[in-house]
Amino acid sequence: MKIESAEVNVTSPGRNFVTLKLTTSDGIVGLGDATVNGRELAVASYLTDHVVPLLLGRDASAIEDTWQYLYRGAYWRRGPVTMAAIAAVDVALWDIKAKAAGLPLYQLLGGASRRGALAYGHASGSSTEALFDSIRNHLDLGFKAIRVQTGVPGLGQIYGVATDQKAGQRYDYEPAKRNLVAGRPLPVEEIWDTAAYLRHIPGVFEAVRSEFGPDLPLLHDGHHRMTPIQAARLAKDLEPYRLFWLEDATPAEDQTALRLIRQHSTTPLAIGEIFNTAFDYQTLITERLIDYVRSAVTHTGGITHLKRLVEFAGLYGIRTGFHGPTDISPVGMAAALHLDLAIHNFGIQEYMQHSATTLEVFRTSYSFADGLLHPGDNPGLGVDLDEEAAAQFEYTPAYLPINRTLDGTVHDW
Ligand code: KDG
Ligand code: MG
Repeated sequence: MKIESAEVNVTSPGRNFVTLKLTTSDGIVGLGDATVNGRELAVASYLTDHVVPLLLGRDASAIEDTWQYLYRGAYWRRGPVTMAAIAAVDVALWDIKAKAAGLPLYQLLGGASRRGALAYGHASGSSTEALFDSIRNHLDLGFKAIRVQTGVPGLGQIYGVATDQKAGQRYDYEPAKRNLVAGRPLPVEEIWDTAAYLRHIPGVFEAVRSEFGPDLPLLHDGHHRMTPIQAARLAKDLEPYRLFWLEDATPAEDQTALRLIRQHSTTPLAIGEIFNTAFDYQTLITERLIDYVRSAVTHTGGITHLKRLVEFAGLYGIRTGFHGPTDISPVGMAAALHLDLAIHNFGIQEYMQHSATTLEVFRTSYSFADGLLHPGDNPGLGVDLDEEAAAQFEYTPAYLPINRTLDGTVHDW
């Protein structure tokens, strides 16, 4: 069975997605997600100009060989663009292999280790009352674990906090914003003040715990905004509220920063949504500086490489919490769910539901019930791309916001 055609699809049903579609000589179609938020066309070009010509005529069943060929063969290793492109090829080949076998992908990864993947949803509010409403909304939907983000007094709109929801409304938060300034797409700029944030957050968790009790797993995302000592302070201040995890406390590229947080606190730590290989975790895993790996199949070289990373983490008692925001397409989400179901050291899965428009273009078979996600039992990944529907949504540049401090300095996030 050979790869006969390879096409890159760019579509924007509410937000931008890049999808690789491989078709074999037997007519089997495999899909892979290659979406890198705000840099979509770079991956589309990497695939179209540099990868697709290499794929045609290759043995579609040789997944490991193709992974090594693309990773080692490029000379330039790692990086989000390269690794998302390799991931798309890898996932499409796994999709093909599972369809050829007539099995849902998780069966080829070792079979189910659990009934479903515990999911966490995002709740947020500009005030504590609005946050409570958002948490209640999520509990009504069946979520059994909740990420808590809030506005900070004195700051306006901040990253990760949605417009306040009314009861029963979908939690509609899209991290990447379409913002035209004199015809040019520019990132929105937001004001950020870490000191105000650090003063505010412990009180929010105290209020949430007293309203919702001690049992509800609560998560919080620091979006890389703290220095190591600030992060250590926050992790320590949040200890009484027993978080499931504190995510991205410090800028992710500095692995040793996590040592300082660890020295001061037992709050569990998660990091890695912007990592793209197992090598980015080497110090974090071997020194046991984290508790959860946050990588996504889409951004970490696909199932082949992420499985390797997960097994490495498992040797050190570290669990998974794969990245699952709206910029992971339904194809990437399905790939994560198959892995979640099969691996032993699963921890939790992030689940930010896609919009109805996105789900008209990507037809999925995964489901969410009673707090658990399941990839479904269709052969392969269980996702179809409706190319006619996709063609109606033209690529529109959209970017994550830029943070500036009160004096105008560009800030980490
Ligand atoms: O591309 C950026 C988003 O995926 C990211 O900011 C969302 O932090 C995020 C999360 O934890 O989902
Ligand atoms: Mg995050």
